Amino acid sequence: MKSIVQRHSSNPIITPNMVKPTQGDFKVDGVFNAGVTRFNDETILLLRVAESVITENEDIVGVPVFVKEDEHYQLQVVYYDKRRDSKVYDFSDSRTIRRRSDHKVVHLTSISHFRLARSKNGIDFHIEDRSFLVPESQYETWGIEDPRITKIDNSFYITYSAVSEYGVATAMIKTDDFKDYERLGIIFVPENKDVSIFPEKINGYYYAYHRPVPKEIGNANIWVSKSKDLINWSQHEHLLSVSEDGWENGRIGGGGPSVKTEKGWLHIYHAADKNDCYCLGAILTDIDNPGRIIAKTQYPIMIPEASYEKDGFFGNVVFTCGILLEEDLVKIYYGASDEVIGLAEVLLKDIYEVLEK
Ligand code: MAN
Repeated sequence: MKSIVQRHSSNPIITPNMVKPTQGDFKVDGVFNAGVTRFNDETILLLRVAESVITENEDIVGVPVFVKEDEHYQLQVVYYDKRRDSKVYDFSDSRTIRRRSDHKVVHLTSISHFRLARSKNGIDFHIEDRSFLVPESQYETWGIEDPRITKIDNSFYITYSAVSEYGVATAMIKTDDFKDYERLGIIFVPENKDVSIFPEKINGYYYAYHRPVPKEIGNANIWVSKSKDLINWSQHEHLLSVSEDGWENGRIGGGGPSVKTEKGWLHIYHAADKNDCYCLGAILTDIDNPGRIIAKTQYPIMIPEASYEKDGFFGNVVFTCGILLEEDLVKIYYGASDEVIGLAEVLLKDIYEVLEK
């Protein structure tokens, strides 16, 4: 197995040292899984910035979480000492702290918010120092993650994971100018993420892909739903399952919004195997019915191969929240190792070649 995409020679194009922390005592652990769109002749990336608290030694983990005080949510830091707490908690996954007794995630090791980055050429980005969106409600106390941007008419709808003790839900905001925004609330209840909305109505309905996670029965598969107003989603149907073995036998989830091609809607999704190695695959769906898969890649189109994809905050990950189709070229903006952002390009015809009926 080998990637069919070409990595840009400037990769990784965005790294944590390019991002100013929100507070003096915070460090940026990762800038990754960005949403992408075009606005006013510029490429916009909405960056997921993950931060944690600077501590004196590696055994001390400082986790920022929002706690409600007098009707407002304030950032507080919860400290763990790995030497003292390892009997009770499992620190082996760099992303989470799990209670050993029931394997529940009790905290994430970092908290994420969103930052805007703009570029004329799609490679060199100016990153804003101030945040674009920060956690706000009781459903975002552990952070907001993995934004995906869909342009519909002259508005941008941004879906993202809202993480809290209640689980991972998907929320949405709307902006017309990337300055002001309107919060539209939770559109899919926990656990459901990887929500991507189609850029136009199809036979009178908006469509979205999403990834609910069943508990007792079934796997983390991709579903498709319809809506008249982008807020209320119904007519849910199963779209794509994890495989029995191979590169997509762990979990799968949608990427950024599907793009329209002459052969159908192209969607790039992520898939992890049982060892948490995240690759990218593609599906092509019916132009009149995104719930019908016409063709799918048998093998990944992108595999963690570069050093920054194999090693990092959480290694062996390539994960996309957005692509751009420019003439016959697919530009994949992707998070690598939950730490940096890369750009990979592939010609449409090369994807068609590996899509099997
Ligand atoms: C999850 C997501 C992503 C992350 C991957 C790999 O599926 O929440 O945010 O990139 O895991 O860690």
